[in-house]
Amino acid sequence: MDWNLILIGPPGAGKGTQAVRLRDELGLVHLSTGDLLRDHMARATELGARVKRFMDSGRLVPDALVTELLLSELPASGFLLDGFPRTPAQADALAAADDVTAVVLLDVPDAAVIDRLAGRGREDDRAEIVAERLRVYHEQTEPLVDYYAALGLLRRVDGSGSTDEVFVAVLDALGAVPA
Ligand code: B4P
Repeated sequence: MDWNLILIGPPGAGKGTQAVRLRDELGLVHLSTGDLLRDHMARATELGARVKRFMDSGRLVPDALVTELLLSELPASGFLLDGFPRTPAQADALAAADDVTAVVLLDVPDAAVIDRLAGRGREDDRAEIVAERLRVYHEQTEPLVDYYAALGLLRRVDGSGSTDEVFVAVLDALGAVPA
């Protein structure tokens, strides 16, 4: 089966961690908007500096900028999106561009996210920024859970176990048999 998958979940839910394993298991093109934006940030350009101001403060980068970045890289099929969409406007833009076969929600309580990110050490992982990222997630991204459930695409997975346990649960939720 040719999958067009989306991984959603709070910051630190393990989207990037699981995406790499799913990419290898299912042979998909993995696109992470977080990684694409960090690539821009690493360049000394005006756009990079603008992106950094949003990310370092825990806010989302504006929809138009992220959407253009993502859609310019999107293959016709066989993709795995990690960190996109993060708002209903981004989901609408994606729906206009391509079909999605399933959306996996990695469900992790806020307290577990705070513990995980405390150990990672990225600039946007400082406690006060993580609190802001969680607030933004609940306000702007969580509405996508109902959005995709209404389309019959949502697969909810408990993301609080070990990375191996979560990986098996994701494959199970997709009905994909491990290689
Ligand atoms: P992302 O790069 O997407 O970062 P994330 O949500 O923190 O990470 P993820 O869920 O992938 O966690 P990971 O596997 O790394 O976004 C960063 C920022 O970019 C956003 O705040 C926003 O500003 C901007 N952005 C990105 N996309 C955007 C969009 N579409 N629109 C607007 N702005 C956008 O795991 C985290 C840690 O947990 C790691 O240390 C990992 O080792 C650990 N871990 C993972 N799974 C674990 C498990 N099962 N058990 C224990 N630890 C685990």
